[in-house]
Amino acid sequence: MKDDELIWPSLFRECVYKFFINMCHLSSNLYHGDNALKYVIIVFLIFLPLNVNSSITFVNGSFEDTTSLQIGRPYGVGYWCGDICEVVEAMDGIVPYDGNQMVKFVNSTTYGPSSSSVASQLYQFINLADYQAYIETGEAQVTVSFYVNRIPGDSEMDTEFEVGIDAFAGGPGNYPNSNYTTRMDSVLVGCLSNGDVATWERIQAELTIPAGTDYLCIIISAVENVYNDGSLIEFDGQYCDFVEVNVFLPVAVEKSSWGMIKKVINSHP
Ligand SMILES: [Ca+2]
Ligand SMILES: [Ca+2]
Ligand SMILES: [Ca+2]
Repeated sequence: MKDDELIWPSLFRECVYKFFINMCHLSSNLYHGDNALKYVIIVFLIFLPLNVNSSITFVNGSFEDTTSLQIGRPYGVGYWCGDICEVVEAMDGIVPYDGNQMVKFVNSTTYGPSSSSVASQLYQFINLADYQAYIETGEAQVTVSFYVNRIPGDSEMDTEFEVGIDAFAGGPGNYPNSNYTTRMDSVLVGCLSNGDVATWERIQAELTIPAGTDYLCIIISAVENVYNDGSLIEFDGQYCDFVEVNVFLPVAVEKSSWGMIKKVINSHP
């Protein structure tokens, strides 16, 4: 045990030494290097604190965790919530795009089939409360993408999927059912999928986040664009997987002319 106690301080000193040496090289490059290298290092140093204490949370983009997919209205961050959907493994001849699981859209409401609703939607909130200095520039951006697939089906087979981003003021607990007065901006992108179960189609939405935005609502859905069933089976075999969310924050609030940097929340969910 005594040897172990001696080893750790030694390793720590070695790490500190290597860190110090690397910092010396960086400092030298900063002084003698070209502007491009200088900016890369400055950007790294600026964003280091954000990476350590990041409060931006986006979870379960590949649906490998069954515990965070819930039915009903969302109230907080850190989970998927929405209409009736199922997390499934490979089925209908469709293999998940990533990992072992994917989502099967089942109903257009939280209680079952309905002729008054045509979209089966899943939501996830992203809280931006700790990034207000960046959001207030009006220059932050977000992209959301996901992959969709479906069975060929018959003449009544629905083929459309959508991805949406809503930017809201206020807290996620105030998420509106029908009152969208706190919505600052939104974007909705649709895609008509093909009937080949071997291919996954990708959809992406992009939004410049308005100043005043406190949180984002990410929406992925399958749409009854061909036949709106009011009972029994609404969606015959529509699937999705691998949702990616990227938020782009200004490099520096005071020097936004440096451009934008990719702030990856979940590059491989
Ligand atoms: Ca998956
Ligand atoms: Ca396909
Ligand atoms: Ca239908």
